[in-house]
Amino acid sequence: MALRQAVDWSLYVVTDAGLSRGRSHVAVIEAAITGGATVVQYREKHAPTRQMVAEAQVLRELTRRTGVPLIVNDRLDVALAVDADGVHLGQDDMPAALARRLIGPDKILGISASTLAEALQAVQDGADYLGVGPIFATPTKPDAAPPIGIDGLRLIRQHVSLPIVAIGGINATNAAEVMAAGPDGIAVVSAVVAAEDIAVAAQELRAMVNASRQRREAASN
Ligand code: TZP
Ligand code: MG
Repeated sequence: MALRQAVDWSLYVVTDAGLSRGRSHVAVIEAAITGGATVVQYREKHAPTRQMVAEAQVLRELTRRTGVPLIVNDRLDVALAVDADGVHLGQDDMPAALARRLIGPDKILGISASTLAEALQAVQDGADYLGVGPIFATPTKPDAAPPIGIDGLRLIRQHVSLPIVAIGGINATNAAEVMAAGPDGIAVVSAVVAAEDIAVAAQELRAMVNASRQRREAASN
């Protein structure tokens, strides 16, 4: 489907209710899009399914209106129920190959990978993009795999041509260094959703990613 090929992965913003300073997922995503988020992920670990569907429906309307792809974390059923653009799954979630069968060929399938073996398996299983990390240690996901560093990211980049978003501990102080390892974009939680001014935080990161991509293009010409 056209959307799967056309996604701009530059700045992928992921929600976290506990880090949002009391702001709703919808308010957070709206401000992030205003600031330049190019993809958004609805990530909700604790809410009842009924509440998740209701929130995701509002996010679906907002993201349709603004033309930003909506990905749902973990929950294939919620993604399908609201006709989200895709679903993002970790290594302990629904296996990628099964998920692909369930969501069909047109929805975006994102898979988390922290090793080259996981990345290559995800490619084989039908992933459309990879979330690679955690790059740095992060309190946002206490059960995350050990940090893989910039070198771990570079290794996976060298072997995988699918879109890659780097995730884990990324913020304005290290975004340029991360982008230099070659991902298509960065995925962030706290650097945007916990910011006092979400739109400004997103804008700053987006500008850094744009600058890195421009440097890369200039270097390859
Ligand atoms: N997956 C790997 S690290 C991580 C996820 C969801 C959390 C990233 O959060 P932050 O706040 O951007 O470090
Ligand atoms: Mg998961």
